[in-house]
Formats: sequence, structure tokens, C-alpha cells
Amino acid sequence: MFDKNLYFATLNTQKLGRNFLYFQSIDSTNTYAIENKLPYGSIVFADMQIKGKGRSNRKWSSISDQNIYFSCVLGDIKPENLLQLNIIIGYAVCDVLRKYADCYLKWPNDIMVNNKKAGGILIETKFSGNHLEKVIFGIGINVNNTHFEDVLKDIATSLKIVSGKDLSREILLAELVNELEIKIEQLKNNFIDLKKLWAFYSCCLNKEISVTVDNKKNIFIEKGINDYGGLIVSDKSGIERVLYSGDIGYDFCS
Ligand code: BT5
Repeated sequence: MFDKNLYFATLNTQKLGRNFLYFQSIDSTNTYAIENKLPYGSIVFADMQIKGKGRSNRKWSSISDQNIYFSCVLGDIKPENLLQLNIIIGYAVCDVLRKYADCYLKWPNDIMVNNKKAGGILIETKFSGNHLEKVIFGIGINVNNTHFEDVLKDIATSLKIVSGKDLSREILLAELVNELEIKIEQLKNNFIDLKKLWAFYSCCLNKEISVTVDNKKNIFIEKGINDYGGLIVSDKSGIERVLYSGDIGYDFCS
């Protein structure tokens, strides 16, 4: 059972996470946050997701009572800043998880520990006509589980697996929300140099990466990100290009 009092005792935000909706079980916290009218900064948290989502209708595997699954409602992000938002959320998550494990990012949304996936970020939007009405982001983090379903066994990890310790989900969640509020404000006020910071967070910088675009695999060298959060890569002949598509994922870096 999630202890809301412990969560609020650790929370020191102005707005983010103050309106806190808790569910023992839910389809997906992202789906709830996008479909319901909730004030800015609301957090929807669940002990278990029945239909946890990744990008492009992929599944986010959930285990009861051991991990973190939450979504946060934002309202005032410009569409052209969504990829930057994704990156800054990754920076915030990494900063907090580094208290417990050696955490890095794999562009655009994977939270990596020991080269395995320990968490993921999913941003979703709701438009009315051309107007971006609502932005929400969801974060899933494997905290205390030590077993995964077969398909994830070799590619996923948890904080408990790497640290050997059970962590308080309540304290960790509040620490995440605290850091997210700081970084999102910095992004809005242009106080953060996303591009420069990438070197501090990427697990694949200057390494060979395999990127799938439109079902075709390409081998590139990761060079960094640009100011908009796009991934700069170079091919074998040194020609650089920038990848933006939300449906690009690395298969590996070596
Ligand atoms: C993501 O998608 O990594 C975004 C995950 C976001 C999950 C949060 S939980 C709270 C909120 N509510 C939701 O419904 N979703 C958000 P993507 O990059 O598409 O990665 C999906 C892939 O990660 C899957 O195809 C699996 O290979 C792998 N995967 C699934 N569950 C995993 C897990 N628990 N740990 C590590 N890898 C996992």
C-alpha cells in the first residue's frame, strides 16, 4: 500500500504533485491523465497498471505494489518544445536515480542502468483543433521488483537488482516530482543548456548505435543532441543528420 503521508512529507514543490490521485489498480495512468480534466501539476499514481503503455502501442510491463507508475498533467508547453521536455524529464529522472544507481539515458526516452532498461518516459498530447490543449507525461520505473517476464529478462533491470536494497517508492516519487518541477521551470525559462548537458547523461555518446527508422536498421555514431532535443548522428562516411521521429529507438550501442 502506498503511504501518501510519507510522499507529502518529502514533497517540496509549489504545484507539481500537490493534487495527487492514487489508484491501487488502473488501466494506464497516462490514459487517465489525458482523458480526465485535471489541474496543472496533478499526478496520477498507480500501484498497478493493467494496460501500461509504451510508445507506438508498445506495452509497459507492470508488477503490483513494487514499482513507480505515474503521470503528470502540464498545460502550457509549445508543441515544438515537446522533445526538449522529453529530454529534460530524462535529466531529472537521472539526477534522482543517481543517488541509488549509475543511471544514463538512451535517446529519446529510455532510463538505463548497467545498459539495461530501468524505466521509460511517455509524453502524450491532446489537441482541440490546432490548439494544444494538454500535455501529459508518464514515467515508469522498476524500483523493487527482482523478476521480469521472459521477454524482458535480458533487457530490463530494477533499482533493487542493482543496489540490492528495497527503496521507498513514496520518497523516490516525491524526489522525482521535486526535481521535475525545478527542471521544467528551467526549461520554460530557458535556463538550461540541453545540448551541453547531454554528454553528462547519454549512455551512447560517440558510440556506434543501431537505429531503426521505418523498419530499416541503420548503423550510426551518436554525436549528441541539438537545441531542440533531436539526436545528431553521423553515418560511416561522416555525414551528419538529425533524427527527430518519436518512433526511433536504438537496438543497441556498443
Ligand atoms: C517507454 O516506451 O519506455 C515508455 C514507458 C512509459 C511507462 C509509463 S508508466 C506510467 C505511464 N502510464 C503508461 O501507460 N505509460 C507510462 P518504449 O520506448 O516504447 O518502450 C517500450 C518497450 O520497453 C517494450 O516494448 C519492452 O521492450 C520494454 N519494456 C516494457 N516494460 C518494461 C519494463 N517494466 N522495464 C523495462 N523495459 C520494459
